[in-house]
Amino acid sequence: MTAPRTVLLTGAAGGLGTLMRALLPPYGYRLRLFDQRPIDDAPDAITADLADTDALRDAVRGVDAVIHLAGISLEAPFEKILRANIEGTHHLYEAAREEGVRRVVLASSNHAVGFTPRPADGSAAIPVGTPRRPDTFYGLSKGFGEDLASLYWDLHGIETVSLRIGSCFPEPTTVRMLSIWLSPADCARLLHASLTAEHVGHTVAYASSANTRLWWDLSSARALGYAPQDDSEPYAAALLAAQGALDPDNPEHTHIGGAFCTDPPLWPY
Ligand code: NAI
Ligand code: 15L
Repeated sequence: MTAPRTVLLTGAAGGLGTLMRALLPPYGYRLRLFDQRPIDDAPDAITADLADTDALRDAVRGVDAVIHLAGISLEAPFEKILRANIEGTHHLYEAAREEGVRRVVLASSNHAVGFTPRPADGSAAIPVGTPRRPDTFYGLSKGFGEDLASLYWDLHGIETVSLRIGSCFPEPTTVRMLSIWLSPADCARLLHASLTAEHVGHTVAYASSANTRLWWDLSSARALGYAPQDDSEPYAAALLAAQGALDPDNPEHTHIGGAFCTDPPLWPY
């Protein structure tokens, strides 16, 4: 695919959006920013809700691709997830279809498969085709996003890379994150690969760095041309000394979704 130049970044005010606003332009992208929250240092950013279909259509007009990060990023009441993540993602795809956008990179999450038991040391990595096991309404909405992307590819020819992101923060802060950490620099590498790879159709990929303790199979990400450069291992000794090893009797430690797998939900939104 010809390298896209102008890319709409939804969720640009969020944690990941803020990191990517700094890391993506060196790859040659001109970013158009969209978020319901204003961005102080970006007066041209579009401040609108995903429910505003006119604003979304204006936002996607003329872009070469979309990176869709906007939405609720933790567990929340179903009605809120429905509006922001399910209806919001549908509005985004409808706008893309109406305006002829051909490529989307979708922020899915490990929580689409969060109730998958974490692999024991030395056992096989979790394949991308593992059955969906959402751990929350949030994870359910990410599975919906992946299926919506599949539908818009089959029906309308819009290509999507759905990235099941592990934990993308400047540093891993828990023992669980040692296995699923995606460094911000690797995130930018993976987004660039997802935007430029040829013929992706609908591709689902786990999104993490090349962690020594990795839980899942990165081959579909590597097939896009992604070559991760980072590994969480330098953080391991300090985190293990402070927090101890993962405990098979602790429900937060037995599935890949971690604390998202506990009841009641942990995050009032
Ligand atoms: P965040 O919560 O920091 O940012 C999300 C942004 O979306 C916020 O700026 C928020 O204002 C915006 N937003 C929410 N609802 C909206 C709506 N209805 N209309 C317009 N804007 C709306 O989340 P973060 O960490 O930056 O994550 C970005 C995306 O990546 C999310 O979709 C999240 O689910 C996904 N993800 C992130 C991971 C991570 O480790 N940061 C891991 C897995 C998935
Ligand atoms: C996610 O999907 C969240 O958006 C992010 O904030 C982290 O909690 C991450 O998963 C995780 O599993 O650590």
